Amino acid sequence: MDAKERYFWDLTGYIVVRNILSKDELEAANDALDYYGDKIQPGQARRTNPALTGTGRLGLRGLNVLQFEKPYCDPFRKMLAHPQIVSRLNVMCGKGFRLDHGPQFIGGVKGTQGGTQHGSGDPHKPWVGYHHQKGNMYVGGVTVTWNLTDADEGVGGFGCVAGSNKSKYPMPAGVRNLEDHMGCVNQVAMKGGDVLFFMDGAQTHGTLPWKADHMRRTILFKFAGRTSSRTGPAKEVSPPEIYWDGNIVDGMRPEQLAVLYGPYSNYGSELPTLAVTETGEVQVEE
Ligand SMILES: O=C(O)CCC(=O)C(=O)O
Repeated sequence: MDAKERYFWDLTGYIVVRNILSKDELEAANDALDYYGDKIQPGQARRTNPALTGTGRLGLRGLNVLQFEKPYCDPFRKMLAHPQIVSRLNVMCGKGFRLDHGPQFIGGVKGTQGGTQHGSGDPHKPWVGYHHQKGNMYVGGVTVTWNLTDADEGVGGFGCVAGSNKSKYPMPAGVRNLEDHMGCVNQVAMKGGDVLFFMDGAQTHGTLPWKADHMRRTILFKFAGRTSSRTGPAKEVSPPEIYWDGNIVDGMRPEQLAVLYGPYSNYGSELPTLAVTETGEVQVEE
């Protein structure tokens, strides 16, 4: 990652690296998707507001590109630890970054619906935040999107609020659902073979309805910094009685159990949190 890229990344919350895939590599990835073409199916059409409405988004139902049979998995396995990705994620997330979830296929045909803008850092989630210390950046969640078809200006696909990784105020509802986006939500135009990096969690982003005649085809790898755990088995192994030996947690009080949850970041209200009362007692918050 050079100084120019770092500047743009810091300023906007995304960068596009052009032409990472050669013509042959792009073709191989598209051939693999063609081979599994019957698995590419629309999901439910969920959006009712005029700015986002359309048919259901295309996904690969019940299948991960990494489990395609050989040689069809190869183009995607190569993307996983590609030199152009590793060199940048080492800077963005820090060494020891890992794939948290995905890769996810997101596709569309003409008329496919969009998705709301999200991930604005509102509320702030430290595990997907954008922080700096001693001249180094730290981004908890970075999505790396490989474009397998063109998304020229105006056709839709990935759209974001550039610079929202630094916004200090809540996102207005009209920006979230695009009904009054004030011109601050913009598509990022890309070609097949280009790779997009964005701050998934710290930057406001989403999907714009797809308008092109050709199919949108993208593969999203959801990377995380070492201390961020957004999905996967971490949630299942996190409860104290699983994460610790039974005889350690046996008979413990709720406030003691509350500090024995394993390192899963994405807990919502089901994670007990603690407070100290006016009389100096520790208790689980309601
Ligand atoms: O590329 C897109 O359509 C947006 C993806 C997105 O919103 C996400 O990964 O959270």
